[in-house]
Amino acid sequence: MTNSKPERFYEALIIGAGFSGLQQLHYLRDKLGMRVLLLEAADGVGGTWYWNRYPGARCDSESHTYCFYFSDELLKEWKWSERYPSQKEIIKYLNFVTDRLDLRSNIRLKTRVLELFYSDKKKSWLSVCEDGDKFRSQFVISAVGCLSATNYPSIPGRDNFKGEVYHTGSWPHRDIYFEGKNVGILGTGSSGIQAIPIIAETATKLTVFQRTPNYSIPARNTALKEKFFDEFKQNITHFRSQMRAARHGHPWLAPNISVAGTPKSHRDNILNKAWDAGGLRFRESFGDTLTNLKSNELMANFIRKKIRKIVKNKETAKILTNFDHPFGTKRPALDTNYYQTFNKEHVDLIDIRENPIQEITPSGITTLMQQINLDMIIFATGFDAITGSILRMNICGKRGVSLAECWKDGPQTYLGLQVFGFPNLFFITGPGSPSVLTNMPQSIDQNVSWITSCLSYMKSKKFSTIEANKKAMDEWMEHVGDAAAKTLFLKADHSWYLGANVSEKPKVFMPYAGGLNSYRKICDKIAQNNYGGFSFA
Ligand code: N01
Repeated sequence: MTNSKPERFYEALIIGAGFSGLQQLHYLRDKLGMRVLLLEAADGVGGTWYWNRYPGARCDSESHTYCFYFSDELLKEWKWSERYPSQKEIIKYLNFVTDRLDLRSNIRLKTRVLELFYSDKKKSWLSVCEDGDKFRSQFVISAVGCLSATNYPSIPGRDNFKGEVYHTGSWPHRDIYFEGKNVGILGTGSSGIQAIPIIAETATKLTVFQRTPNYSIPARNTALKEKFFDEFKQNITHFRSQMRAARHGHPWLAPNISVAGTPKSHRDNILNKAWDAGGLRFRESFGDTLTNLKSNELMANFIRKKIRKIVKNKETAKILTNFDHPFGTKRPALDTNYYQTFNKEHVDLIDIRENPIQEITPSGITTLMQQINLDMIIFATGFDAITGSILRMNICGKRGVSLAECWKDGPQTYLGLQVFGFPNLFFITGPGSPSVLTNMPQSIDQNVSWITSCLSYMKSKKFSTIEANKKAMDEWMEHVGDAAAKTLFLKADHSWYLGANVSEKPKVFMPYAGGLNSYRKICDKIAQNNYGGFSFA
């Protein structure tokens, strides 16, 4: 705040131009007629998809569900080309929506917010940007997403490597070639699992450094046919209501049958069919996968057998199936030829639990047992998820109290939407909301709609501030903890859902595991009850 640039004034400032920021901008400007500006650090719209453009980057929600459902017109005008949308197609889609809704004039690109201060006196927020520009607004809506702040492991010598270094979460906006190169990749989460088969197509040698094996289900991606669109257009209402009814925001419900309670032959039949169909729906083949450990083990064993059938080398198959957490308790991946890739002569798998990385040297990676010479290292090591991108904005609320200080033992929110001591600041898909456990555009739609109705209510009542009450926030966080405890999620004690992948982060299960459908009902009830748990002034 050292420069003397003048402040510019808006009723609401939105930070982030991904799905959430774009929908929120449309709603506040076009439904409520607010004077609103959206700030985005990148030089294009897309949010996490702007940065996550690594080879093979693709969403694993199905295309026709990974989009905005607030407008039938938009749904009918856009035609997805494949079952799952590629990163490129998602960017095209978000640009299409931005133009179609004429949002660009309210978006300022290449503008990173570095600091946010609440003024008790002015009852408004000051956003200070990297270029020194300052914006004052009554409301700030954080639409920074859950998976934007990249996480690099602190391996000794990381900066000494002389070759190329990339992170899947901030992949360069130019072509990267693997031909003629020895490539090493660290990380076998969704990003690594998608990137590995593509990199292996052209790299001279690919070495995969795996710490924890992840469960992956075949995606069975395919081109969509004209017939699909014709049927889709007839069934938009049906899809919308199915997604609203589901706890995960996908258009299907898990049948109320137990894995363990189903005879083996019938169970195998159901699972084989789901495996052949591919996709996240596999997890929903039964109703108790995430709540009954015995059922979960049977699912895990089924997957183990499938992997052993695909992977020819027994030792490699063993490393890939040595799971240490129940299926689905870390985000399961979808893949295209992931396990098959390990049958290629030039692809090596190193179990870095058995053979830990000692250091990164100028010419490669040294493990306990060997030195691997590399031309390129790719970190597919994930994110400082859910809270990382929020806290990087250095937010200070009432009386100058910092959000980082308030969240030092883990994030605290009311409904994931607001924090006590931080009036007029909202989070879309914040910690304590279902967010990453769901089909994201559905969670975003719920949060954006709720915030918009809330601001409309405030306008009608002539309120100028809203703030979550401490008691309501504490009770909500207790409920978030209870909801997680009813599931098997906490058995994966090193997952990013718990923040366990970032060393200095408190270990707290961050998303709300009670289901998006239940969450929506709770939020609606609170709104109908004159926004109980919030104070207005
Ligand atoms: O990140 P991750 P991601 N040394 O955190 C390993 C979404 N997404 O970018 O499991 C060695 O899942 C780490 O090992 P471990 C999706 O929600 C969606 O892949 O911690 N390895 C793990 O293997 C997803 O869940 C899509 O032991 C280290 C990997 O790096 C989320 O983004 C596509 C390490 C990180 O996996 C994140 O996925 C892509 C270290 N020091 C992403 N530190 C789709 O929709 C970490 N690792 C398809």
